[in-house]
Amino acid sequence: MKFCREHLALYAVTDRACLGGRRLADAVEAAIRGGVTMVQLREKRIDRRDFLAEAEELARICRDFGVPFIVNDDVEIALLSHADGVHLGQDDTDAREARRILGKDAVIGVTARSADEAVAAEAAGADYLGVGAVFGTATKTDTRNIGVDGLRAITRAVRIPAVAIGGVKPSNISALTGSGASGVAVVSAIFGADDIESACRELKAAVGGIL
Ligand code: TZP
Ligand code: MG
Repeated sequence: MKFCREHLALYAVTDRACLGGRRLADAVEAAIRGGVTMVQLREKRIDRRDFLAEAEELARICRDFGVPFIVNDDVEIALLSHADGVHLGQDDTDAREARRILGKDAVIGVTARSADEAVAAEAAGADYLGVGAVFGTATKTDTRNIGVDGLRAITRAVRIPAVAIGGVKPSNISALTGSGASGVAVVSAIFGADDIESACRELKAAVGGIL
């Protein structure tokens, strides 16, 4: 799998807490059918054995559909599950170390909330940046809003592509016009939707208007 910026157009980030008892694998498959271009397994309240089992299952589904699959935080789980890569926060493993472990073809994403963090991540070999929270979000409480202006400052500071995250929904995607974002990363507007597939179609159409 060769990563390119088009993979960031509609990036689904999982949260089982949004699913209301539905199976994560079914939800991810519906999201891919709806047009998701990349998938991240992000589960904060799960033990490592379950995390690995989920990662292995989602890696299989994503491979079948030709969609890159990324594991949040945990480089070892990414390696064991044969994920395409890992997404790292500022407090997680350093991107250089992740690259050493996962190899040159791995997709490495890093969260950035400032131009300084973005420049450092690019220098460390990150392939893309996750930037946010851009809008208000209830999904992640230990973050702050950097707004569209913060996003624009970051995309201007680096050459690697950036995806906007945090409170993204169909009605606010047009506000990202001119921000330099290569796409949106979405949790609750996908996995909290009653009809995940059609929610993704709606998001994808909105993203098409800004790219
Ligand atoms: N990082 C910044 S905001 C966020 C993460 C993981 C959560 C985004 O969730 P939602 O439901 O799409 O607002
Ligand atoms: Mg993290």
